[in-house]
Amino acid sequence: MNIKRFIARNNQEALRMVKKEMGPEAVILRTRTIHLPKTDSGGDTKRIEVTAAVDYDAPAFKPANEYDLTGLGVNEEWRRLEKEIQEIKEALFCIQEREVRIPEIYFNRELRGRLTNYKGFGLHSDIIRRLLIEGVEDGQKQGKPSPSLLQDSLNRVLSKIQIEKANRVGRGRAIYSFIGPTGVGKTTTLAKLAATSALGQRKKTLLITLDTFRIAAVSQLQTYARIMGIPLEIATNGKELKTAIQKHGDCETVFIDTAGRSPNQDQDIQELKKLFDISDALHSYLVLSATCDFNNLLYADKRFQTVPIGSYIFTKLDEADDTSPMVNFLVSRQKPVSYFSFGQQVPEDIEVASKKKIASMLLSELRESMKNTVRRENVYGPSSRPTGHSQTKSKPNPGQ
Ligand SMILES: Nc1nc2c(ncn2[C@@H]2O[C@H](COP(=O)(O)OP(=O)(O)OP(=O)(O)O)[C@@H](O)[C@H]2O)c(=O)[nH]1
Ligand SMILES: [Mg+2]
Repeated sequence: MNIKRFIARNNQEALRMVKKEMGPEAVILRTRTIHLPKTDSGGDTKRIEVTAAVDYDAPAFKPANEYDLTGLGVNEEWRRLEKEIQEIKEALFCIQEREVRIPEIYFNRELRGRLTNYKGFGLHSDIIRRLLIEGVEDGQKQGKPSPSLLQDSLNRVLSKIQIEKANRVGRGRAIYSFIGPTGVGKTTTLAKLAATSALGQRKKTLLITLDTFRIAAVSQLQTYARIMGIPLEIATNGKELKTAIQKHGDCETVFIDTAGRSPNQDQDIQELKKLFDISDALHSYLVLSATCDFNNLLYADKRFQTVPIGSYIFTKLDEADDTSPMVNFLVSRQKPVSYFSFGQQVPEDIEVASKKKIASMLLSELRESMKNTVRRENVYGPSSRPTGHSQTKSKPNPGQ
């Protein structure tokens, strides 16, 4: 491998220099903007530094003008092809640069394998880049490749996700509130967990609703409370909430439902914060739907962080044809996830979140992406298949 550095005024000039000196086979490893030391004469000191490489084994490059093509009538064609190839190379380079921006990817087969796995898992390009950089650093520390690339890629993703340590229901007195955007499944999820507490664990359980917003909201919980044979209190402000909790001092588990809030309604969320200055035993779940895209999840999380959120609950996994927005969200957050809800049935359709479950979601994403690759191969035929990112699923990349 022959590596050289070029400094030019702009990208086009740098690419021309690379092509002239190293030939069309050269691969761009890195570009960055640098500033030359200032001189007395002033002038623009900004430059583009390009690092390029060419394989030693590649046939020696001969500039086009060294071939004698006179009389063959191919000069025009030659120039056109050369221009096209250059444009394709620049386009490919731009894609790779934008996606991972790590020069090591060109030389390291293991990193390329990881990249394919991460893309197959449906991870966001910024997360992939972070994981790959860590992989480079770990590789430098350990100096040996891992025994199973897929297992290793999976473990790396899972290590970034926090799971709430213990199922809190059933450990002394605990108060849970369910907060989140409208219609995500807060009340249904609360009913599932309340049923587990009251019927499954035979705990003295209390329901409180702060959702006096919608007429149907109270009757929805009243029905659940009646079926479970547990009390329901209605509170309209912080004082009534405290009173309701004190009144049922013998209840070990308290579930508080709230009205859905739009993440855009700052005032509503501030009010919610005031309500929850009630007890240290309070654990607030931010309930989010797995059908949302990555950006919407990040936005909702940011807005609801005004209220001290203990952990996340994801609902509607049964409706989400793509779980990668949720996985991307959990990888990029510091807080743990507690439960996954996957249907409307109370109390069955809920489970305690686990890495095993997330691993199976990641693997099914990967399987889907591989199936798509096979389908594409059948359509295009193996020889005309698009190169480079053929292993990856084509899905919108949130956040770009
Ligand atoms: N498919 C599916 N539907 C669900 C799930 N959880 C809740 N739902 C349904 O989603 C709808 C809204 O559920 P609710 O529990 O009323 O949602 P909410 O967040 O309390 O709604 P608001 O109080 O109006 O903000 C209902 O039809 C539920 O049956 C789930 O995990 N999967
Ligand atoms: Mg509700």
